[in-house]
Amino acid sequence: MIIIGEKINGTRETVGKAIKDRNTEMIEALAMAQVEGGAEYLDVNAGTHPHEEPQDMAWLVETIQSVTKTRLCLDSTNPQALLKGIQSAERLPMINSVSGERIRVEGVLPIACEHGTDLVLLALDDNGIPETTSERLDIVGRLVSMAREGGLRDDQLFVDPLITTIATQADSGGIAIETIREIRAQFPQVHIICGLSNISFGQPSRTLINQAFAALAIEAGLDSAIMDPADQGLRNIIYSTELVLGADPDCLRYNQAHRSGVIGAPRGLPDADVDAISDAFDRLKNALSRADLVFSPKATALPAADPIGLPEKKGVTDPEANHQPIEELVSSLVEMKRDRVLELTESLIKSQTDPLEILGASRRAMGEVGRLFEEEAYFIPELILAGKMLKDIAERVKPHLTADVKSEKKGRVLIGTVAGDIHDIGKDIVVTMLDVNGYEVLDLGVDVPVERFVEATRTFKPLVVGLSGFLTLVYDPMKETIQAIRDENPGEIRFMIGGGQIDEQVMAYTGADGYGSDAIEAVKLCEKWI
Ligand code: B12
Repeated sequence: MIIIGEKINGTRETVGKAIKDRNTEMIEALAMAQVEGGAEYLDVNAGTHPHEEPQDMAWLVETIQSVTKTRLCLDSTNPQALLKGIQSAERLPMINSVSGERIRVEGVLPIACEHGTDLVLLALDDNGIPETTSERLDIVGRLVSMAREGGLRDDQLFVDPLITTIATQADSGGIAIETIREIRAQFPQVHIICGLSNISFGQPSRTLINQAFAALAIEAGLDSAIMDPADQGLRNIIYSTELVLGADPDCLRYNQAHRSGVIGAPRGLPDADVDAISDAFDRLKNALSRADLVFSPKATALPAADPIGLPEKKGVTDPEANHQPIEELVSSLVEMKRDRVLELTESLIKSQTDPLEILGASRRAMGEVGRLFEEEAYFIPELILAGKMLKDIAERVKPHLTADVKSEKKGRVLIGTVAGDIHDIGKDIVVTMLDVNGYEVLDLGVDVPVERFVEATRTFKPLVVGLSGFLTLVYDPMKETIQAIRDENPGEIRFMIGGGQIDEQVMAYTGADGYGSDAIEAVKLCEKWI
């Protein structure tokens, strides 16, 4: 969901006054608070005084840009103000908005097309906001065609179906949802945007209505919203709805938002009118600044969040050494940057880095991922993603693991992760290392019941059985597996175990002949026994 912060709006009394007084600090504070609440664009509305608007717009753009590089959304119907805003902006802004009204089509659309800006399209025309979905879609269709003719791509268009309030028209919600669904079906590439809180205007407990509407609208296809990014209840709903709908791969956005406090238990009074409170706060800040009681935006702004909101790392990555690709591999893995992990792995392989060093670094990173999981900073999706990344790495490294591979296989090793445990990354590395070192390996996979091990031993006739297990809970199945195979093959087969916390004590408990804390040790044990 693309969040466009709505707060810098000159039609709000306090903001209008701040613009008039050139109150830089207040505008900066409003900008920063919204950026820290997750806004990807900041809406900039300089008010409705036609003569001052162009200068006010330029001043607002420059003031905001002095504290943030977040993209801007110039909210005006005044072509002069839009041109001034575009000239002052360091990054190409979005224009909010053009409607089907002739004056807007002639005045605003050419500016957007000429500069190639993203553009909000409103589903209204000279006859006002249509009551029905089909009439709104007619207008949207015409506007999209004109924008395309002007050279804009569909993904630059933000279509606003226009939300009216339930207080005056009971079926406003239904019409809005239906319109969103239809727009999504007819124009799959456009963004769909709306002012979320319009739906509840004039009602008590507005946040409840806004949240219910947001969830339904997102399901129907809404993917951007002009809203107050500080509204935590709404943020909660947006992130969790996207998660439920499967639009948040690996749950990364949701979990990151949780870690950095962007979402969580709603704070404040449930029935409080968020706008009234924030306006009152703005008035207070204004009064303080008028009274020369300096108001420092930097002091009140939240501290800049770690991009993924992780707690302090414990020595696994060395920030000083982070420029070294191998260290960057560790930190990228810990920070769940899958694409970067792949790039780094490939470039490390290209630069002839020892594959075992790459695996060692990955292992260090996995240790940190495990620690973060224990601390409840990471959850199951991060564990799964870390597992996928490690598999990616292992796959790429495998062909480069050199060893004295003889054509004749050295001996048979049966391996598997024991019953109750599905961890296979470590086991797979062991399999790879045994394989490249000349052993004939049969891998039974994960969660392997005792009987399957026994059965495979009968047919495959291994000299060594390797059991992997990462959960302390599976030491008993490990013990039972060894006992069952030994009962049928007394003294013929050697048993090695490994994975996670396995040590000498676990070895003694399970009755294994050896244990290995890494794949190299697994190979050494086989060399000793075969
Ligand atoms: C990735 C991961 C997962 C992934 C596994 C994906 C996969 N396909 O394997 C997923 C998300 C599925 C997962 C699930 C769970 N996990 Co998990 N997981 C991990 C994590 C982060 C990394 C494990 C790993 O792959 N490490 C990478 C390998 C390369 O590490 P390695 O140990 O160095 O591997 C070497 C050695 O072990 C050795 N080796 C391995 N096998 C063998 C065999 C032999 C014979 C020999 C000689 C050597 C050997 O050689 C390997 C290569 O050098 C660990 C945390 C950690 N720090 O280990 C938790 C961890 C193991 N998981 C844990 C838990 C609790 C779970 C869940 C129960 C979570 C839950 N609440 O559902 C489930 C369990 C599901 C189940 N029934 O098994 C706990 C276990 C705690 C405990 N003491 O029992 C850990 C320690 C996290 C934690 N700190 O709490 N997990």
